[in-house]
Amino acid sequence: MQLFKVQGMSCGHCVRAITQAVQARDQAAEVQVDLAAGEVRVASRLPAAEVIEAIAEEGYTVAQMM
Ligand SMILES: [Cu+2]
Repeated sequence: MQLFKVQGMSCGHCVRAITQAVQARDQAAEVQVDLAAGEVRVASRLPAAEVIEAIAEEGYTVAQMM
């Protein structure tokens, strides 16, 4: 499980965009988005750097938390 701080998420569209961006790189990835906290949890085989890249490509500012 990886935890990321993501800035700029505001609605269901953002949730879908981020989920699909990560799952495009790992179909089996599990993505949980907490809009209120600005956090994204990802369970996947992807290295954190690749998750960050996928989310950043959607236009969000992202950093790994831990
Ligand atoms: Cu949105």
